[in-house]
Amino acid sequence: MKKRLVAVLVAGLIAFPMVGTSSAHVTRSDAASSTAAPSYGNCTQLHHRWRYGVAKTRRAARRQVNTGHYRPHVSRAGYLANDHLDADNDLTACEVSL
Ligand SMILES: [Ca+2]
Repeated sequence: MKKRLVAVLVAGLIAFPMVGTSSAHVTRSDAASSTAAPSYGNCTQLHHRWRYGVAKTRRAARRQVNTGHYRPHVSRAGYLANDHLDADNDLTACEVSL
């Protein structure tokens, strides 16, 4: 009787973690693909998505407006995926002058 109970418990411990990890893996990969910001090779491509560039913060976007640029879109993830296009390191990639 006791041996059978142990066998059921062991079987449960083996079966449930496998189910749990496989479903968690699917959820994790789905979340990563839906939230990943696109990375572009140049500003022409980036401007198809964000016409006036992409700023890391609202403060950086405001600075662009105050220095004679159109207001860029604000997206931290979008900026971080494209910070290689921010040549002057002012926290806005591909800003557009007025
Ligand atoms: Ca810049």
